[in-house]
Amino acid sequence: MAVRNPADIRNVALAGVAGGGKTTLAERLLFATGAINRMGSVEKGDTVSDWTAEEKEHHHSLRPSVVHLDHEGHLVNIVDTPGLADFLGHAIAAFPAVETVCIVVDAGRGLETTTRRLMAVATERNLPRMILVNKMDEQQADLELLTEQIRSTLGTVCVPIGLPEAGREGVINVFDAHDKSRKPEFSGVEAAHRQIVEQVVEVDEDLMAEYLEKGDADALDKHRVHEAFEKALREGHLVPICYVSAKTGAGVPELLHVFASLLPSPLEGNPRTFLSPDGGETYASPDPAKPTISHIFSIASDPFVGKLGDFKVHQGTLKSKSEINVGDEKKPVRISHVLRPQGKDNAEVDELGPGEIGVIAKIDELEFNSVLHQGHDLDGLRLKPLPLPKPMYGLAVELKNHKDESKFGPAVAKLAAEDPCFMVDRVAATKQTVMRGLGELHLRVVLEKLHHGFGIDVETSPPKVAYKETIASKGDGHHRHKKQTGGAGQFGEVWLRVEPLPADHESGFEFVNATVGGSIPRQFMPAIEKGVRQVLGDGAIAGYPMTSIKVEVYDGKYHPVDSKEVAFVAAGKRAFIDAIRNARPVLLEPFVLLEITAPSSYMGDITGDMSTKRGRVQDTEVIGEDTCVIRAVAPLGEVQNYSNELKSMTGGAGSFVMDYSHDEQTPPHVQQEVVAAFKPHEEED
Ligand SMILES: Nc1nc2c(ncn2[C@@H]2O[C@H](COP(=O)(O)OP(=O)(O)O)[C@@H](O)[C@H]2O)c(=O)[nH]1
Ligand SMILES: [Mg+2]
Repeated sequence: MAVRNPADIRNVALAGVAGGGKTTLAERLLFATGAINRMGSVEKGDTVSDWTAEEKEHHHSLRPSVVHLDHEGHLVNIVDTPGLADFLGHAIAAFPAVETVCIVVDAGRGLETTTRRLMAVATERNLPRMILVNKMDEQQADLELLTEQIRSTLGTVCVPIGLPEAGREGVINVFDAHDKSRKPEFSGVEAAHRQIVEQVVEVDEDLMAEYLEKGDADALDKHRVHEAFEKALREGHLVPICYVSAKTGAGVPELLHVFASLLPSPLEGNPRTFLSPDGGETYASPDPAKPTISHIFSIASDPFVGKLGDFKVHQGTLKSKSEINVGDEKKPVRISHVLRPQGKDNAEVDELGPGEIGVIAKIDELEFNSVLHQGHDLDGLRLKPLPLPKPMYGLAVELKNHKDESKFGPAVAKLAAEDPCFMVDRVAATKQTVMRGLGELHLRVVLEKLHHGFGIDVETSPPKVAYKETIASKGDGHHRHKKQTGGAGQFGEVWLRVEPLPADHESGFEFVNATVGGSIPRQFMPAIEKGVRQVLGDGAIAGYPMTSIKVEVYDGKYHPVDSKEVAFVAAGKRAFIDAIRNARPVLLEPFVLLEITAPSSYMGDITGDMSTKRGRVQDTEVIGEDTCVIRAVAPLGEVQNYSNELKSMTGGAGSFVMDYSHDEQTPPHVQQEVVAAFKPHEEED
């Protein structure tokens, strides 16, 4: 069996706010092309794409799910992504697997926070985009107004390529100049056709000149307009808007035709960037004969088949019963089955070529973002990091059953390796084990997996704030460590100074040997640094890790017999604490940026509430008729429960995305309290 010609493949992701109808639309597309013979529904939990136990239980997509269909001689892979803000990371994770991102907008609800965010990420990643206005059947939805809102918020590159018919039972294609479905008698079609042609000719100077001369969109060469369309799409100069109804099927044939005839194939799409171990950028080439490069963009655990990894082939061919290298693991793993995804009913195939999306099962080594490749030349190759939201929502956890202690670490490590936005920290300062994710539901699902998959149950509580310590000025420190116990003694003396580093410094720490004339022999520098680092981890004033500090050792003394490593570790540590105390130590707390979208009538309540949380509103904007967008920064510790609070404040109509913003000095009274509560390391000497 030969691999499929990549020119005949289309990979599209459906992304956008939860409830917009992505999963239903995927189901509709499968039904319309005969891939399934009855339509399931999200409510009943029997759709092809929401197939995991967690998804059926929550009635929401929680991970990217791939389905495929055949249309007009093309293989179309549809990646249905989750739209809940808590699973935004999972949705973004699917983007490198596709050539086009379709942003699904709910006709009745307009542009919500997550939708705009996903659009921004797709733009930043240089991915061609489309907007699918779904639920066009809903008569109360004002499609014209929504289209205006889309164009004013996302730009005039967004242009409709189909128009809803009166009665909204179908859609009229307005792009293809000679398409018979373009009914000129229908009002607005000619104007819409002109609008889109005018947009696409802007990427082709000659065509533009011809259009200006002739002044007639229909007089242009059809193929050249088609090519200009594809170029405009690839360059982000055009974001086509289509109207559909996943419920009634209106607009679906037109949409399928757009997929097959206008979207880029893996040969035409903008290639993904990979980074080699030395940090250099490389690209994969969609050649079936080259060594394979594939990447895992989603992992699911199935109680029957075990671990399933969804992958995209960027180069070469992935064959069943072959050996493959995962990441930089030295030992290759054996792939027994390669599958073409269809929800849980995957179809076994012999091999998948470049541009294909597939599934492999039963490989323990798979992690989110693993790169699969052949041969050791490509060891350490990885995908350019994605702009994933930083997990800021925390829950402190304690095991219900202490006999699970040894199981807990490996279990959460496994879950973290599968999830782009989940991590677990042991916070030394607060003595808490803290799980971090994107929101309450995200962590609830992780806890369910911990329970079902590993039999581990935990108690949860809001975590204490993870402060950091730093300094506000320069400071000098000195310590002389001298001990005489019996015979040999210990001696080491260190003078050092500290100064603040900029907040965006990469590691937040620098250690410099600035001694001259051998006042401290070089071999003792690592010992001094070790002493400094002990304090760095444990904190000097309040028990929290320290950041943004440069240390310069500039003088000291040693003793030819009594100077040993331990002596300089101790001297370094004490001198550092001394210097910190002279450098106006301060406490930092994490601030997050919140982007909140809600009906405008709640704007006052939301901004008022922000100020009671020590938050600062940065800007507000009204989009469309009555939707407001509020951007604010606030201390993380004050907004841990914001999803519930916003829900009750807005009767469920508000949505938000939270991201790490910066660290900020705590107000003096907070610092005093925290420092007072800290029991410092007892003075040892
Ligand atoms: N009226 C109408 N309802 C729809 C349409 N598409 C989906 N829905 C409903 O919208 C809800 C959310 O759909 P779902 O596919 O789960 O959205 P997703 O979160 O984007 O995957 C479900 O109740 C669907 O039945 C549509 O075109 N018209
Ligand atoms: Mg869904």
